[in-house]
Amino acid sequence: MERTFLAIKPDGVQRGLVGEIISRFETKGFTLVGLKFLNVSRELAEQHYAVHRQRPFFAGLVEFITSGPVVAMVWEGDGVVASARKIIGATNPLTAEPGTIRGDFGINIGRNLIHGSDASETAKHEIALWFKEEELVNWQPHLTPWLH
Ligand code: 3AN
Repeated sequence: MERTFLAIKPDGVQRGLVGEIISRFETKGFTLVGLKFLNVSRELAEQHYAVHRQRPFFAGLVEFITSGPVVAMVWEGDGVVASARKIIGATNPLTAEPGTIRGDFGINIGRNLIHGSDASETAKHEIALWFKEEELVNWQPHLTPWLH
């Protein structure tokens, strides 16, 4: 079963959007398999954003993600990586479609509320970076076969 890594960034937490954001993935039908609330260390932030190391906004990105607590999550389900990216919306909240998380709640590219893995391989890497194997819960909701 496919998994993705999502993190509600400090702006999402400070604005009281944790419940709203989690709700979007829950009501879509994906399964929560990992969840923690933490202050991100500089080391973890730099590893997480390593691909952006050369970008001009890298220092600000690390500064921001370490500025307050973050909700780190792993969600599971068919097609969850691509679907979560759709639910999240475009990187720039000003161009993100209404109905997406960023389109509904954001206006600033540096404060775009939530991170979501961009591909299955990235998801595996990010899940391993943020979670120990024993912190993930292997479970399935007890749904009848016709209910999703
Ligand atoms: P996404 O989060 O949509 O995958 P990426 O991977 O291109 O977007 O960028 C990672 C993060 O870097 C974004 N979530 C955003 O917070 C930040 N970022 C991207 N582009 C800019 C920019 N031009 N100025 C400031 N921050 C940016």
